[in-house]
Parts: sequence; C-alpha cells; structure tokens
Amino acid sequence: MEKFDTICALVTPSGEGGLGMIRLSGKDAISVAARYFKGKLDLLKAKSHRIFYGRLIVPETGETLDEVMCAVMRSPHSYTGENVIEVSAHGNPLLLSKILQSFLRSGCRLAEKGEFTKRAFLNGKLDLSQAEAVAQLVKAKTSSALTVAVQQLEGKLGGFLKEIRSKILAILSPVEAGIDFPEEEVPEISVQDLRADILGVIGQIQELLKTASSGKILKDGVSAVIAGKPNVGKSSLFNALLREQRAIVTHIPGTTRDFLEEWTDIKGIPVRLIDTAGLRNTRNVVEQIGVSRSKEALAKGDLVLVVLDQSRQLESYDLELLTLAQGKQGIAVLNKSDLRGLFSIRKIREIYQGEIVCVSALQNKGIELLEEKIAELLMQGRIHSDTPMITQVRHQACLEKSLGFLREALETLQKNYPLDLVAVDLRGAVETIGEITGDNYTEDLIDKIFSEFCIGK
Ligand SMILES: Nc1nc2c(ncn2[C@@H]2O[C@H](COP(=O)(O)OP(=O)(O)OP(=O)(O)O)[C@@H](O)[C@H]2O)c(=O)[nH]1
Ligand SMILES: [Mg+2]
Repeated sequence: MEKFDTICALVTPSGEGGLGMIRLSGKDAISVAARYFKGKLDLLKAKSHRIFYGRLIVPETGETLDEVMCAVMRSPHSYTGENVIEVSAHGNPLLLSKILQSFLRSGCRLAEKGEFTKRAFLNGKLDLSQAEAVAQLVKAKTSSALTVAVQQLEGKLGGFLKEIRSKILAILSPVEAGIDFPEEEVPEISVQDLRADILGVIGQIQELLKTASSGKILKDGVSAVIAGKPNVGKSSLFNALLREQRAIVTHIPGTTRDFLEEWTDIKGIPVRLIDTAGLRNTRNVVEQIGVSRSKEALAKGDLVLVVLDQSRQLESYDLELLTLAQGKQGIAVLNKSDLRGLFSIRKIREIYQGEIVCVSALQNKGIELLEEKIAELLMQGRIHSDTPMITQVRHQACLEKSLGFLREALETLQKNYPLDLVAVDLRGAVETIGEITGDNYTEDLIDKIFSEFCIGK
C-alpha cells in the first residue's frame, strides 16, 4: 500500500457548519496528523479504528488551531486501503483552510477529484461499479435513486456481473482447452451445449439491459413540461406537484410569461418540472417570446403534461398539443374537475390514445393518481425489481458491446467456423464485462471516470 503519496482534502462541503472534516490518506497520514495533534495519546501509537479528542497545535509557533476529534484507520482496513486519518474540526471555512494548509506544508498533497475513491479501487477495496456508485450516491435526488446507488455500492451489480463473467469464462475454458491441446484427451465439445450456454448468458445480459432506461431516469432524472392554453391551470398544477406555491397563479390569461423549473420527487423519480407560458397567438412581444420558449421546452422535454380546462370548449391549441403528446411520452390532464365539464373524455379519445387523468389543481384532487401515472409511464413498474439496475451509460455501452461479441460467437458456431474464432468472441465478451467491474481497465478510463467526481470523494 506504499505505492502512493499522502493526500488530504476537505471532505465536507465548504461553508459554515457544525463540523468540517479533513481526510488524509497515504503512508504518512498518521505521522502528519500526529505532528499537530495533542491529546492524551500520541496518534503514532493509536490503535486502528479509534477516535481521539485533542487539539491541533502548530509545532513551530505553538498556535492552537482548533479542538478536534481525530479518527485513525490503519492500512489495509480503511476506505482507501491506506492509512487514513479523519479530522473533525469546527465548520469554519477559514479554520478548515488553515488546518489543510498546515497538513499540506507537512508533506501532504491536495487530493485530486475522486482520488480517495480511485485509491480505494486501485487498492482493491471497491470494484469499479462500486466506485462509480459513490458519486451516484452523493448526487442522488430521491429516495429510490438513493436505494439504487446503495445497492450498487454494496456490490449488487458488481456481484451479478462477476457471475456472468464467470459463466462466460466457464464456457470459454473447454473451448480454449480444445484449441491449446488438440492432440490430448480433451472431452469433445458439444456445439449444441455451447449454443445453449451462450444463449443463457445473452438472456441474462438482455434482462439487465432492460433496466437501463429506468436506471438512467433514477440517476439523472427526467424533465416534464406542463403545457396548455393560457389559464387552464398549468401553474396551479405545477404548484400542486411541487407541494408549494412556487408559481404565480391568477385568473388573468397570460400570467406566466417565462418558463419556471423546479426539481420534485414523483414516486421516487427525480423530475424537473417545467411550467410554461400558455400557448396562444398574441401581439404582446414579451408574451410572444414566452410562447416560443414554451414550444422549445416542449420539444426538449422527456415527458409532456398537456393541461386542458374541462370547463371550457376544446380549441385548436388543445388539439395541436394532444397530437404532439401523442408522438412523445405524454399525459392529458383534464383540470378543473370541480367545475361542470363542457366536453367528455370520449371526445379526447377520438384524437388521443395516451393516458388521461382528471384533476382539480385548485382542490388538490387527482394529483396522487396523476403522480402514479407519471411514474408508471416513466418506469413501467421496474423500480422495485430485484435484479440490479444499470444506471450508467458506460455500463450500458459495455453490456451492449459484450452482447455483440456473444452474438458473433453464436454466428461463428452457426457457420461451423473453427473454434478459435468462437474463443476470440467469448474473450471479447469477458473483457467488456470486466471493463464495468474494473477487472479490465486502462489508465485513461480510470482518469475519465474519477475526473467526474469532486474533490474530497
Ligand atoms: N375551479 C378551478 N379553478 C382552477 C383550477 N386550477 C386552476 N384554476 C384557476 O384557473 C386560473 C388560472 O390558473 P393558472 O394556474 O394561473 O393557469 P395557467 O395555465 O398557469 O395560466 P397562464 O400562466 O396564464 O397560462 C386561476 O384563477 C386558478 O385559480 C381548478 O382545478 N379548478
Ligand atoms: Mg401560469
């Protein structure tokens, strides 16, 4: 574990707080902290996994920096696998910067983005999918996104992939044995069994890939645009879904001029809700710009909620929007269900086959059902599945590549080509799966992955 230098960084957010934590990792972590730490015990003699109360004192000047708690974790039983010290000081940015500067003067180097987790990976404490889950965990915006990240961090995905990898290796090994020792007594390979085994693995990878769209939604969230004519209750619905009076609501058509956006949690899915200006022909320049921005937002949105006012007659803009929603993921929201309806759902059915939900944004009725429909549409019931989820585009790409190799292997078998060629394909499949877990990696890949972390992770 002595191959790296000693790094340190602030691991809590910068700013005022109850506490701020600085972490040191590397062979000199304990000796650097021990230069400053004065408590009942010399940190150099401290047992691993203990926490000590004391003061940080600058040895050259005798200046007390702060009263702190200092946790000692000795190699290899630490997050990074190296000697790790975690100093909890008071959460003052100036003070924390002073402590950090002292450590830097004593031979530590400021950690790069994601460097603690990178070391954890390089020292075999985490596989690559677990390391990526750390960043995902920190950024998770809803409880479901958290659950998936925690599962991934616990190694659920990595474990599943290792199983698939071993299966391919088990298929590969007799094939390679047949190639390497053709003269020897190697059991005859049944092409039929080989096909069946490869098909089995293909099925498993396909199952996993099915989770990719939901997984990505949980990790990155989706945008949902609320669209409709003026005054149909878009902003009222926006507020109801946010559970706060965020947008201005008035009886005057054209109230919302520019679009507003806020993150919300809809049944565990992070949704960026966008309230737009009502679509209509207008001479007002400001409103014209608002309308054209609404259209832009509509085109870009992952999901569109078309709001209709059922107490008014349907108009051309309503129909236009319903047609547009038909082409993408959309829900027709019939608002003002507390008022007498002027058109029937049947009328809408004639031009729109998607989901229709009746609500009263004013009375907060039907909102729960709408949320359920949104979640159903986005996740298609895959959120509580027991199979691990794919959340990273990188993992998806690797799995697809691996699937490509396995399909090639089947084709090679089909054409009765020599088994060496099947072996090449199977090897390719093993290696691409290994790129997800980090059994196979290049410096460039690792640098790219960890550069997306922030400092302190
Ligand atoms: N009765 C009833 N009135 C509603 C309902 N939802 C909204 N309204 C009223 O309809 C009017 C317009 O509501 P907004 O939410 O501002 O409508 P909007 O679609 O955002 O309007 P613009 O921003 O002008 O495009 C307000 O007076 C609301 O109180 C509802 O469910 N029932
Ligand atoms: Mg509005």
